[in-house]
Amino acid sequence: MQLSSIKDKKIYVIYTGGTIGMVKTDQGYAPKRGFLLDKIKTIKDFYHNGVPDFEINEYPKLIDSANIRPQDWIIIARDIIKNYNAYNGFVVLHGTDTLAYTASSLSFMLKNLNKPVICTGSQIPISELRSDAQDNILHSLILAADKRIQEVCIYFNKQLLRGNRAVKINSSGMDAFCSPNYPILGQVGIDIELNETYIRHVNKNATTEIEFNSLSVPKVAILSIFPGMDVSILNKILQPPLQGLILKTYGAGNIMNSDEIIDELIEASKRGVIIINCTQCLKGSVKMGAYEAGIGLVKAGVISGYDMTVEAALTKLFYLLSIPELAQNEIKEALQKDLRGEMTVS
Ligand code: ASN
Repeated sequence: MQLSSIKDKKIYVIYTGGTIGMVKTDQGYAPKRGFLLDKIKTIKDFYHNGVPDFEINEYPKLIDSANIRPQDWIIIARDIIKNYNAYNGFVVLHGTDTLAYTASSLSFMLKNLNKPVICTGSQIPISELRSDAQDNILHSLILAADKRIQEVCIYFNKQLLRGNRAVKINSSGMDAFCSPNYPILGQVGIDIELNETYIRHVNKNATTEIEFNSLSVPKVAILSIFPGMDVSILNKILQPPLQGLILKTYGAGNIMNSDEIIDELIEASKRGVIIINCTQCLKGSVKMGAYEAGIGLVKAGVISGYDMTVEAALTKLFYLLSIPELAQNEIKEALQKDLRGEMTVS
């Protein structure tokens, strides 16, 4: 990247809350309005020639990301769309707990994105000694000015990850996120290196405009199976108004050989419930029908989630269930297609 030109770039920063700007209170860490902005103003590095120009939109109600709702994802996506032409890139400052959900949802809502959207947060607040906030924000700003990036990413602890491939795996280490089934997109060392082969470039045709796809909030659930799971639990979950279920199965997509359980799934499928098979394993893909223990799910009309993270599967389901013209079979078909680089279809 040419450092000489980076100062001409303008980055729009959306600040939603999270540990990054929190301060200690009697009730534990909580976000405080104005604090992060004032702090940034005192750090010279943010105004260095090697850092793009930026503007921060602090949201009126800063939240711990445990409180994020799909309505908030829509607000963030709309904010990006509104400012899309005026800025070269976007940074979203957010709590780490649900950052992977937000990044995934943005990837589905922002179709034909051709500018960087870099989501970040921190493990230690900027108010504290040894905070990772400054480094994460600084590098996110620099990456958001790099036009080779045309997708929603998470930057954290020196690594750039595809947003809809990332998961939070560490609550106490600085390496909070990993991308178990897709190579990292970039690495920060002495140099900032992008793994260009793996970066997504969808908008080759310059006439393709960014498109905003809103979300509704469909009735969905996530169920992790376990030895001894009672069929009545599954039965309760599958009842109307449920529209979709992410079933977290064992290994390559296996489930216990139980006719009762398979029958429940068959009945739910017939009622129109969309059931996606995602593995409980952090790494690897679902291979439906590889084992006898997975065949029942195929018969029940359960579809493969391949190597999608649960965060990606959930937000993809939200996105597809929000398109009124799609019939159940079309949603199932689209779920098994790679829409935003979120899955490896084998
Ligand atoms: N609870 C915090 C949040 O997600 C955690 C963090 O940001 N590190 O907002």
